[in-house]
Amino acid sequence: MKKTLIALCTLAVGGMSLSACGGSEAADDGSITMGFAQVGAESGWRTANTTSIQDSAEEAGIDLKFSDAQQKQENQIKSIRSYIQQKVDVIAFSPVVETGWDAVLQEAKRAKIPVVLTDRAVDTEDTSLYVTFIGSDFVEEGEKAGQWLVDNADASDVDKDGAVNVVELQGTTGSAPAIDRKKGFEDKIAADSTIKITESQTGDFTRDGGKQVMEAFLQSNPKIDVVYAHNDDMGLGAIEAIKAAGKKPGTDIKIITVDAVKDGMTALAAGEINFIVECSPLLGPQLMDVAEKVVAGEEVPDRIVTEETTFTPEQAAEALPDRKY
Ligand code: GZL
Ligand code: ZN
Repeated sequence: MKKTLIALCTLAVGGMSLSACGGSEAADDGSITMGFAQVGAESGWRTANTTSIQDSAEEAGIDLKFSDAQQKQENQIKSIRSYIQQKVDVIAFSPVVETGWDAVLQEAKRAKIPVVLTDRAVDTEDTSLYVTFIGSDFVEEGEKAGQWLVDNADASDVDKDGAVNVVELQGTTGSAPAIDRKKGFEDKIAADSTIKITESQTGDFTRDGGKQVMEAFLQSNPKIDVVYAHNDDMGLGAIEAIKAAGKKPGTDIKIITVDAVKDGMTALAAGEINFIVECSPLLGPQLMDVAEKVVAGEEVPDRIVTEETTFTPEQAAEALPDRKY
């Protein structure tokens, strides 16, 4: 289903053009002003995502207003409201959690400012509140992680009672990646009844969060066979905790993560992580392309899925030299 946005942005009245979208003064010279409300700077993925957005805006000649919400929803809502006040031409953001956006998105709609979702989705009944969502399929990412474990759990992972005990480091509570990566993983490991998630807790996508939660897991669980971390940063924190407990990450305890940022890929190539599911942060080019089309009133697909793959240690060693982030 394609959405057509009839952007009544420019009314030519007696040869003079009025910008009904309320584009800021800069827009009158035809350039686009974008307001972007970023989640924060919680992980290597997020940093690469911010760089991609800022570089792509520069390249496209789009005037970018940018804010960092330190992972707080109320800060993102404040930023979106300020972009509405500034009458930007288009608003884009990565919703830190899935719910609680309808009110501010209604305000953007009333102000006739199109909204583009990037990276994370919102759970709303009213899909007219945003023009499109550019980002990964997080359920599929979780499925890739779960399928790898089903295919690769071996005798060394099975403990005396025949179970493969998995501890899970969840992403930010209520965020689309945390909800959906959990779902995809569970759907796949259901195929093997010996694989069990014995502990699951949020590490909020940060390295420190992953380390602290993993320390607690190691205290309370005599036998951990596998760690499933919703991002590399929490997996890297878990590695620190595992080493401090005198165990070998990747050998005594298998580790599966998601993202494939440089630090994660380096640990993977060194055998401290066993498998990484890629989640591309390089959404900038697609975002700017969509923004130009939306402001020009052209059709855009209502969902743009980013292409991504998976990595084993050998593949990581090969890919590392040309990784951009
Ligand atoms: C996924 C993105 C997640 C990353 C984390 O698209 O929202 O947030 O996986 C980041 O590293 O913090
Ligand atoms: Zn959801």
